Amino acid sequence: MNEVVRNIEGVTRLDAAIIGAGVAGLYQLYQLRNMGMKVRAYDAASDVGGTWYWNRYPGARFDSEAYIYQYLFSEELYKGWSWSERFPGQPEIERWMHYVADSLDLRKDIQLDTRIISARYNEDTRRWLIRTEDGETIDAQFLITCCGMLSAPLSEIFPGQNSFKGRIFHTARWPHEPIELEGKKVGVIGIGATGIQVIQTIADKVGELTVFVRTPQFVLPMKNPKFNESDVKAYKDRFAELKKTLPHTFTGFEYDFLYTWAALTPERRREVLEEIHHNGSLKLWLASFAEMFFDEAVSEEISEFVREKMRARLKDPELCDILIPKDYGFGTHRVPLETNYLEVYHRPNVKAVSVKDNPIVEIVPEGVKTADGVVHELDVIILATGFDAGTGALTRIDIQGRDGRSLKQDWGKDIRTTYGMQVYGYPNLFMTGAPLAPSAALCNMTTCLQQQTEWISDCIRYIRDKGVAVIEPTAELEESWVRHHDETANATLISKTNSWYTGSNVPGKPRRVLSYTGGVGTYRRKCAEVAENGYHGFALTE
Ligand code: NA7
Repeated sequence: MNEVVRNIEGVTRLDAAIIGAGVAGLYQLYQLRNMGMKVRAYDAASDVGGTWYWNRYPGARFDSEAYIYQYLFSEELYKGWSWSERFPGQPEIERWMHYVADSLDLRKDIQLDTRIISARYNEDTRRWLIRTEDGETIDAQFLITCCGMLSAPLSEIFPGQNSFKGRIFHTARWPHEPIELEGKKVGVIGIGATGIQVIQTIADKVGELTVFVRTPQFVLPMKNPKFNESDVKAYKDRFAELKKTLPHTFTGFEYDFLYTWAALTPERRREVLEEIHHNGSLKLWLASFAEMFFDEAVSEEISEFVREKMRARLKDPELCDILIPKDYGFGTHRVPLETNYLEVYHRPNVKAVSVKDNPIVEIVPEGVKTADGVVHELDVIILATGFDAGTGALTRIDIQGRDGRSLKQDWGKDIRTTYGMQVYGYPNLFMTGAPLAPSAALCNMTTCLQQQTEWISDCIRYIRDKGVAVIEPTAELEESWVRHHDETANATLISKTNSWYTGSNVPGKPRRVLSYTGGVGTYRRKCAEVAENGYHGFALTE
């Protein structure tokens, strides 16, 4: 690392400690190190990559086009890596993360296999005292969490899980060694973006596949052409253009909402929907008609268009009933891309079991038991049951701010942040991928995480240059951000749908749309304005 910093008591003394060595953590480390700071990133994983280290389940891949899921701060870094297809799979993405860490020579400042379990703000020293699971203590002026929006798996959710005779895996804790599924009776619980990727990938490999479906899911077909040399050259030649546009679109993708529903005839609307659907990307969701997020009638018409597409492929009325959503609007939670996913249900070895009115009650030694008393016998259970999004990664660490306040307790009552990057009562704590910022929900993660880490670096540079020791948002500023966030979010249909977007997937979690819905470009502008105004609304203490 940049200097050996452990003192005689064995405490590691740093300017900044970063939790996480994924997309955000790597870039944050790079920036702070370039600013001459003593900084180190810690990660519980055995290698870098964050989400792309953990999510190694069968079929894991991008839903963002590879050439936009990129770092844009360095043309050399961007052009030094060539993607093999439009939406590559996890192994290739993980290799890319290694390429980034190695190219930027980051590994010497990353401590792997190290789980941070607590962080306490010491009001006397005005520094954070951070503890690892192995008993190491780190003393740092700044604590920056780059833990990921979707990194706290919901893996212990059914009674009796430990009694299961077979093997049970959460998708985000998929083992590194190959898992033998051939000929096995496999159950998948969950059909979010993850479950869908698993199901379509393993259906023709397993003996029998039982899919437990609670809430049906709108899906869009993915078109995933392989890239040849000229495709790669073509996207690399667009580097300057992408660098210019991505940060300012509504979702950090290369496309933006192009059409206004009210301005088009019904025939033209249909043409547009067909054309965009044919694109095989998330465009129908993120670049068609913004009205779908606000206007119930538009939402219903677009939902019906997608239902029609699904019906045409599913054919069987019973499958349509189990798998096609009826009671929420298209795009009001994460829309997954898929490849032959719906067709999988026509295979003789695949069965969809609706657990909407007949919930899973427990896991028994033989398999999954539903409320009707039926035991679905299985050899392997795959939990594609999602995450405690946004908050979970941080509330699973014992973070204590000023006056002994606990983030777990605070967020257990009300999830609040200032611009998604700081929290009142937690001085010199910076966050990325946290609630009340655009991360994860309506955002291409690399776009959002680059913006946040750059804002944090600029902020730290500013206060260091000014001789300021501590920065913390005032209660008033936080309140105004929370109010603005809520007003924006509550105007959308997203706020009315149950999903991890609103925290409703975790029992007892306070309901709030987790991600900022005002748009990535707008969010960036608002963050920039605060910085330009000398961090007005933040308390700066020398
Ligand atoms: P999601 O999108 O939260 O999906 C979790 C799935 O698991 C969803 O279908 C849930 O049904 C289902 N689930 C959860 N608990 C249960 C129980 N008890 N019984 C039956 N089904 C259950 O997680 P993903 O990992 O797919 O995706 C998360 C994000 O990662 C994704 O949005 C991308 O951004 C990447 P429910 O809908 O709650 O009825």
